[in-house]
Amino acid sequence: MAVKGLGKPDQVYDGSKIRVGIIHARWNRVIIDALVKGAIERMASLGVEEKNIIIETVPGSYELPWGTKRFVDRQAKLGEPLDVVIPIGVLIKGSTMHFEYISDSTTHALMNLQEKVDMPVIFGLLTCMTEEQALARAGIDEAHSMHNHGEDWGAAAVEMAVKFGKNAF
Ligand code: INI
Repeated sequence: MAVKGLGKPDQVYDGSKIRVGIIHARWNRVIIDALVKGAIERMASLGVEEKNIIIETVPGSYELPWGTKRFVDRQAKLGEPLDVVIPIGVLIKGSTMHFEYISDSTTHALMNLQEKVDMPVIFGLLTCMTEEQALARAGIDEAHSMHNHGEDWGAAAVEMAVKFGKNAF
């Protein structure tokens, strides 16, 4: 019996009134695209309107924290504020310490960002030891396919915005 993964939510959250930002890195693009697609499809199934999903990109995962902060600021300034943001990146270990430094610093920066932007920041960063692990977690490795983690991030975004977002209570 599989015990890992996002369990059933305590209720179905209605995403029809929220605006979501997705900001993704462009490294490892095939995997990124599958994750983004998974997040969008899950949010659509929970009622989030296509016009309320705003997509932005940055070069690599290391750019995600600052890019996310400015993305949130820009949307507020445009009068189209976000209720939740999903930064998405895929880090795959190479032969140096590069992976460890980017994984660690980006994770901490994204966690701390929530306080600064006062909004849920979903953790859409895959930190994988191999390309196969990343493909499996995006649901595109036929041999070892797992479910697409982007779907979990979409579900988490809707739940966090509806339950705890600025307009929730
Ligand atoms: N960025 C990623 O998003 N994934 C990677 O796997 C990766 N690797 O392997 O180096 C990566 N590096 C680029 C980095 O995020 C920055 O864009 C770059 O250092 C410029 O600041």
